Amino acid sequence: MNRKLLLIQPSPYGPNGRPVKKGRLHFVGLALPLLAALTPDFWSVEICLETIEDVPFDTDADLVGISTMGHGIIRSFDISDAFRARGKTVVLGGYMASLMPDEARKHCDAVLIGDAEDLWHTVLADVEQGSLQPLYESKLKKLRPPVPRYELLTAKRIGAWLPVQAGRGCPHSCSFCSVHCLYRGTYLQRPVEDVMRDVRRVRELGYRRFLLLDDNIHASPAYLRALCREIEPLGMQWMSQCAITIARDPVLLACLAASGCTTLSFGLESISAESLQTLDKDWADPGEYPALIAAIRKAGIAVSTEMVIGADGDTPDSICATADFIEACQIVLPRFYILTPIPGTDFFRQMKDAGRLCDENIHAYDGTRAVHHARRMDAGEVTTAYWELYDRIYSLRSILHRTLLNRHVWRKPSQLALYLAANLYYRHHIRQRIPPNIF
Ligand code: B12
Repeated sequence: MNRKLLLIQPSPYGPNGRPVKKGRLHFVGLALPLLAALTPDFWSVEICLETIEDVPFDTDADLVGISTMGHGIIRSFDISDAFRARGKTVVLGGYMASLMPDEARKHCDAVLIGDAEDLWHTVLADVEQGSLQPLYESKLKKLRPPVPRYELLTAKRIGAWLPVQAGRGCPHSCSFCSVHCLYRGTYLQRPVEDVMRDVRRVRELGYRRFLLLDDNIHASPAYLRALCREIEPLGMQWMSQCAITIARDPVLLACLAASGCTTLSFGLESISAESLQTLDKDWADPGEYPALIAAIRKAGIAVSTEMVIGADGDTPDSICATADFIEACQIVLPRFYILTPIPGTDFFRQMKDAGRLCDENIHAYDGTRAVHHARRMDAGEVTTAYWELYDRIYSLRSILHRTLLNRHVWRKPSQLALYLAANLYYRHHIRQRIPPNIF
């Protein structure tokens, strides 16, 4: 019998209490096209990306699958509740449902904890037989997924980059990070030929750019070199993320640049050694950052940074110094996150045990405000300092300094318009007090 599956990537609520909407979703995740590929053919599959589409609450789907990511989980719960009120069967999956399955269970018929590859067939078979279980949990040993059904995304208003996964999980153990708290040091890498199969599929669909998903693409330099060698002849562009220590290997950096790597994103987190220590990330040395950034740029790769505000080493002065650092290094597209003890992480438990949480209502965990007291700044001070930092870094003066007056950007003038547009787009969101990370 034919069945229908509706898969939804909800959009988090914005400050006006409505889901954030965009004209275009520039970066799409891989979970939904992958779940679609894992679904047997007698199920038809529809994908809804709520940031650019309305949720079809009147669907005739037999099953609704909803992904959960960060504070977007509040919207996931609301959508799930609305479907269940209409008599639909709903399964929740993704990072947040996996980290807080007990809460998630209250809002759906079943929660899938962790990776879907080994279990999705079972979930669907149980739906078909009317024996859906409340909880499914998997621990993946090998990462050999099918080709994602990208074609379910390409007619939508998405950007120029499609996602291709190289690795899942992470070898590091930073207590605040959801990846560590879910994967606990497990890091699965796909064989190079499997990754290339997906890269070729992306190219076949007419895309010349891809986002290489891997929380530390530099975990194995030999693997990365082999991958770059295969990508290079395709003449594509790609971006990824890894530890900044990749900069110590100029030969590898040259190999990346030759293969079309245009930008690498680095979770620098903080320029305070004390903060890095409290985040279990003391293998990084902030004193080295400027030289490492310079080496990456010298290779012709743009540097994008991710940093957290509100760690225990932070003070108003250190946050001001963070802004000075970003401007001195002329980082083209810096992103900041309020350090948030996400329920289900080790960091959440530590803060709860220490009585340092100032709000346990999940609605407050939306990334716009601090929900715990840092050692030297209370939650309110962190929130104020966070937005002041963003206001300064995305002032027109700073944007000009980091883009138009940045000689590194002029080495690739074709990128200039892109960076300028992205900066103005971020500025637009910051002025509305929306953390500019959800596009
Ligand atoms: C690409 C990406 C984005 C893109 C696209 C997101 C999207 N709408 O799909 C953009 C840039 C928009 C984005 C935004 C955000 N992101 Co993001 N993102 C990623 C990234 C880099 C890759 C995600 C991906 O495609 N992975 C590959 C797929 C195959 O893996 P997966 O998503 O885990 O899916 C598997 C399982 O989880 C499961 N699964 C997933 N969904 C579902 C649904 C069902 C029904 C089932 C059964 C199973 C299932 O099955 C999949 C196959 O096994 C991850 C990092 C990472 N390590 O994954 C962060 C990550 C997921 N993002 C994160 C966060 C916090 C956010 C933001 C909240 C950031 C912010 N402050 O604004 C927003 C929220 C956006 C939203 N719509 O809710 C966190 C999530 C942490 C958490 N506890 O939830 C991560 C883990 C980064 C991190 N290290 O902290 N993100």
